[in-house]
Amino acid sequence: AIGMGSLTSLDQLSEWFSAFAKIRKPLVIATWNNKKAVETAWDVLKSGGRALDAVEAGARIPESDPEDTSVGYGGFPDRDGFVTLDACIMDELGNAGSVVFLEKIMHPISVARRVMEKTPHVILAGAGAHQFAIEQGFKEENLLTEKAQKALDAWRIKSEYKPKINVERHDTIGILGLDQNGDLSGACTTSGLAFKMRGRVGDSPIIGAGLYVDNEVGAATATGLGEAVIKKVGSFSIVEMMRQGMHPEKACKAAAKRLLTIKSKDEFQVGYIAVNKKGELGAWALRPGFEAAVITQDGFQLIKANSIF
Ligand code: SD4
Repeated sequence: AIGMGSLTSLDQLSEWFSAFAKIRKPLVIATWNNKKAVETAWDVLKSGGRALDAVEAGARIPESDPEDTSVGYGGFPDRDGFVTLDACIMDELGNAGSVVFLEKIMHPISVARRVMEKTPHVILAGAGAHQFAIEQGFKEENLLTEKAQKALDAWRIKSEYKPKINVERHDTIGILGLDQNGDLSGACTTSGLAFKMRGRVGDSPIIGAGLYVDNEVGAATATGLGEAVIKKVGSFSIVEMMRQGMHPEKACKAAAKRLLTIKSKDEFQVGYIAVNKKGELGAWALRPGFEAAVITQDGFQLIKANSIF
């Protein structure tokens, strides 16, 4: 889609693609402008690599970027000053792995993958997840940057807990890949909401809420206020709607609409993205400002998502 300008609507893009290709593969789509992450995932897919390896590689980019304040290293801490991380991953066989409330490990997505591949469990939490990571050879590191500490100090002056719409440089990454084999995988990783209560876990590591992959149907992932996404089991609902034949764009819209029954709907943002087996894409949000990074054989596109409000 090079030559269409850097911003385009998803409808235009879908039209353009359906005119030129039947199954668009490989491809990668991620929440927000995670350009470097999708490019990294693309490098894996273009040489015939597995979607699982691609989404893991992509998710690791913001995890180690100190400038990204909502994922991994540099992520904003909880109100007590601890950076606590959530991540999950699903492969084309329906396997799933997750870590919640993990501290001092730079790459929770890779720990989640080890949970999936090396244990009989799906979720490991807190100290147990940390112990497992160390056993697996991950290094313990300080993830609290000076910038994040300063942001916490500034927040403490008022100590007002209010998730801010779009403005937290929301870069939590949910990333979905369709490989040359036609297989789907997905990954989602975050430091959660800035200045959250200690022990709080969001949607991102919850299978079905922050991420869901069904290789027969499609995949979906979420960003924004995790509490809202969990209540609606957002990603699973999108995959189920696609299973009934809905286009990913319509399914994301329908899932976004379901958020309207939440009482605090005027105070938060949620964004959903999805892909089906044909490589058709969807992105929809509760309010304006959400975007998705897409990469295909035709290059990189930053998609401006439509929104309910
Ligand atoms: C959470 N969904 O922990 C995450 C936050 C997020 O961009 O997406 N931030 O609720």
